[in-house]
Amino acid sequence: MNMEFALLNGEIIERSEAKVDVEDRGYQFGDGVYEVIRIYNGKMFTIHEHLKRFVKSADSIGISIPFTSLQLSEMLEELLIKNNLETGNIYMQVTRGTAPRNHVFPTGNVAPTLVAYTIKGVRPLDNLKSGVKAILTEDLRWLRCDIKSLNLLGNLLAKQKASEQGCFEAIQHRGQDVTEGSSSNIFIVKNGSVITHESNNLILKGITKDVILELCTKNNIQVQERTFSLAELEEAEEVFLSSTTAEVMPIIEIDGKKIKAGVPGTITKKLQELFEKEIEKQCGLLVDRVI
Ligand code: DCS
Repeated sequence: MNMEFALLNGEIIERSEAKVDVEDRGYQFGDGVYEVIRIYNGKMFTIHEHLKRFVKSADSIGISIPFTSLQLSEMLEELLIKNNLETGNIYMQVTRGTAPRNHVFPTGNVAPTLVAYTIKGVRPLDNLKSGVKAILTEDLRWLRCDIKSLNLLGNLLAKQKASEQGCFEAIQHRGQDVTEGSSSNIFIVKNGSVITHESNNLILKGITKDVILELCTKNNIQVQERTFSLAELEEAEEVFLSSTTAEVMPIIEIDGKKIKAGVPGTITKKLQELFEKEIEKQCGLLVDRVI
């Protein structure tokens, strides 16, 4: 069996040896932030954007990452090579470190705990081709959803509800306004225009979302970053979600009601094609394609 490695505070060690203290503030409070980075052909997709968001999330809660982005990307590169990862994800998180349990931040020289490891995983081609089902659920989360925080209870409760109903995702809304999925951003197509929630404190500014918006602009597909309503979602020509792991994923049914014909829409498929080209630009040719 091949040995697996993990990154712990700047050192690559055997994964089974990578352990944190019971008083790590990530474990006790969820006091930290994380990133999920997609790997295609052994290469990291949109790595600079992920590192930038990682530092920004950490900064916004007063955690100072003890490595530069360049050092981080070099360490992740080394981890990928040691684990021989071709297709999958890197999970990385940083917490405020280990200190006697107290809601107040520790004073003095408490070092953050930084962990990264790899997960093998192929692209979800079947779902990408056929589309997935979703449910609607009230957004119960806090008002700083722009921080990629380890505190995911609201997201977990939403996703679990979807899963119990045989669905892939829970589309969250605050009253009549659609915000985002439990682990994805949500898009609708209306009069040929792609519409998605503006990147403010109510949603995570998805890296995949930003790639999609740029692809739209470059390819003369109209885009609007604005709040849209449940009524607009219900009447949409097409609906899709986006995330690092789910890419551009068609949604074909919400709460048991089909979106138009109940099959992935034309603009969604066009964006899947453009997204695959973008992957290939950064990471080399894909063996399996959706389009
Ligand atoms: N919104 C939420 C709440 C998320 O958790 C995610 C990603 C996104 C949007 C989409 O962001 P990216 O396009 O940058 O991935 N969630 C990550 C996760 O927890 N697993 O996979 C991706």
